[in-house]
Amino acid sequence: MSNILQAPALQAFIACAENGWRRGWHERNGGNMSYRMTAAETDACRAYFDESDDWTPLGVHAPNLGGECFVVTGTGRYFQNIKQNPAENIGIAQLNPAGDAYRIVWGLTAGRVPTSEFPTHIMNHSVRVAVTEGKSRVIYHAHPVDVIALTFILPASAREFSRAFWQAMTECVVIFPEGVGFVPWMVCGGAEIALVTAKEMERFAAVIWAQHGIFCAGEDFDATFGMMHAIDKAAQIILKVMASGRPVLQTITDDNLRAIGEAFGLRVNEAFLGDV
Ligand code: 2HA
Ligand code: ZN
Repeated sequence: MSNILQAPALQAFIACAENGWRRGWHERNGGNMSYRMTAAETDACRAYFDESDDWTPLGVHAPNLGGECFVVTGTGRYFQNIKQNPAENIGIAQLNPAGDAYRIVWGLTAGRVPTSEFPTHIMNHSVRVAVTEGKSRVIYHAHPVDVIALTFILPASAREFSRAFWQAMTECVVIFPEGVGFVPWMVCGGAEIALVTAKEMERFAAVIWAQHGIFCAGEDFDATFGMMHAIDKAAQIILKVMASGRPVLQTITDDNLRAIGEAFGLRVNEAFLGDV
């Protein structure tokens, strides 16, 4: 490898960021993404690392991620510029052995500071690694218009959002049979929202942030981006149906949802089915 940008993990990260930009999910410096590198990927990139920076405290503690490396977007950086100038806009952050501090070992040449949501990313990785037996690798935060719009008009709960998405489009319950999590409006960019979001990530791979956007977790970029895309599409359908002003004459019933679960061998979250 004559250039670190040839690393497949970096290429996939850049391609995913570009796709999000093209979807319109990343106005200005909106959104952020991180990828937990495999040991082999880290070893292949190590020759390009500069490990001389001091450790910066994370404000959160992820002991199960100690020493791991993450490709991450930079604070204040724009998704629209990542493809043209990766080294300025993304970087690799290494955690200290205790998992409570980081240093930038490559990239982010403009400022050497990861996304303001880095504490949320690290806590989400920590939880998702634990609940997926180490398979989860990507955390992706975006600002899809229609999902944000829905947070003004649907009841503010994981149950209501999960049911609305499941009923909007048959594939939704297949993609996220556990449902989606929900975080009511709170100040973003720190340890408090990180802990509340990570609690939701114990049960859900996607979490809605009211009046803000979504966090999705997945094993690879396709699965994570696909989850974001499916939820955004479901939100568009819900809003179009509402905007039509027509009464809903038929929908996907709870028994239909159970039948999909049986047909696809999925455990649909029973707590979100039936009356409360
Ligand atoms: O990176 O989206 O939530 C900018 C944001 C903060
Ligand atoms: Zn955001």
